[in-house]
Formats: sequence, C-alpha cells, structure tokens
Amino acid sequence: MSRPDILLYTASTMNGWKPVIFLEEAGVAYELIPIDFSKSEQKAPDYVALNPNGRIPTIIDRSNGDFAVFESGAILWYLAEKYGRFLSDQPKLRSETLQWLMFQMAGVGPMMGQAMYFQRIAAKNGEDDPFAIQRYVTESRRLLEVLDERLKGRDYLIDDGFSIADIATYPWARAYFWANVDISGLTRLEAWFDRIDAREATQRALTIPKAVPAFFGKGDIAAMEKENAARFKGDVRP
Ligand SMILES: N[C@@H](CCC(=O)N[C@@H](CS)C(=O)NCC(=O)O)C(=O)O
Repeated sequence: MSRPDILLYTASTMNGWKPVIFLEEAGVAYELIPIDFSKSEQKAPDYVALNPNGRIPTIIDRSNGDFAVFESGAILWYLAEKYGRFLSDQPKLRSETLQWLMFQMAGVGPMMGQAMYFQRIAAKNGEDDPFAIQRYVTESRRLLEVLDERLKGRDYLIDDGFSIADIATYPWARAYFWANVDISGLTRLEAWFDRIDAREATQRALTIPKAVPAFFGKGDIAAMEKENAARFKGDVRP
C-alpha cells in the first residue's frame, strides 16, 4: 500500500485538531505523528526545521516534494485547495471564508488562548493576574458575540455550508468552558455547536490522537488542569 500524501504532526489541542477535522471530514488518508509536549518534541531541531515557530500543527505533503506547511490556518487553506473541499470557488464566498478564517486565527484563538493560559496555567503556577484574566475573558465573550451575530439565519459561518472557517473556529469556541467564557444568551452559537457536535467525522477527529473531554467541561477537569499546568510550567517561570 502506498504511503498517504499527507504526514501530519499534531497533538490534541484546539489548533492541533483543526487539520485532523479537515482530513476526517474530507475522508482523506493521512499519517499522523503525535507530538509529545511533555518531551518538548515541538522544540526539537528537526521539527523546528519544518515549523519555525516550534508549535503544532505541521503537515508535510509528500506528493509535493515534501513541502512543509505550518500555521493551522495556512494548513487548512492548503488542504482545501489540494482536495477541493470546504472552500468555495465562488470569489465572494471564498473571500468570506478566508475573512472568517482570519478572524479565528487573529482573534478567537489568541484571545481564548490567553484566557486559558492566565486561568489554567499562570494562576495555577502562582501567577494570578485578575486584570489580564478579565481582559481576555471579556474580549473572548465579545468575539463569541460577533460569531453569534454572524450565525443569524445561517447554519454555518459561510452561506454555502461547512467550511474551513467552521473547522478553525469550532474547536476554540466550543472550548468556552476551558476559557471560562460565559456563553449565556448566545443561542445561535449554541445551535451551531449542536450542529457540529452532530457531525460524526468532526467528533471522531476530537479523539485523535486522544480525547480531552475537560476542554469541553466533561471528564476529570481537576486532573487535566493539574497535568496542563505542570506541562506548561516553563511558560510561567522559565
Ligand atoms: N498560530 C499557530 C499557533 C500554534 C500553537 O500555539 N500551538 C500550540 C498548541 S494549540 C502549541 O504547539 N503549544 C506548544 C508550545 O507552545 O510549546 C497555529 O495556529 O498553528
């Protein structure tokens, strides 16, 4: 059997799941190499040669001269073009998809990521900063309100259906619990969660390489918080 074109380096995190969701939804064969943060594999020189940011995810396209792509938004865009899925060819819809993809990459991800960092990592390692927490949680809520408004009269973020904008945004927004962001009143956002919660391929992707139910308010939250805080202790006191 020939090797799949796509080699994916990833871990079970919000950014790490994005390419997994794409590949599972598209039914594309891929090879996965899990990156173990506890061993700092994402900082190993061979890996940093592929991903200069020393983070996950990264893909290699073996059918394109072992071309490496880093940054989860760029990876989704690359895969969408390669496989002709989840990105419209119609210029306006295509632009809208990329606008909402950028909105996730520049807004929802970084703000919710910092909300998570200050509460789940910094505070748990003795650096409690209520001002920073308030700032990032409030900004995250504002961004989720923008999504809620966008979803008025729409099933998905873009009018022609499930797209890379949804793929990028869902793992972050859906982890509102882990960021301690209140979503009360955001009924369209919740309906969009329900819609994607019902997508079998996306839900399967959220178990690859492993499921982390605590991000979504389920399972042993205290244990995950402890593990997560210990794993990223060096991001608080190097
Ligand atoms: N903008 C990057 C962010 C990647 C990122 O922050 N990845 C995190 C996991 S969600 C990571 O690799 N963390 C490990 C570390 O910081 O060393 C992307 O979207 O690909």
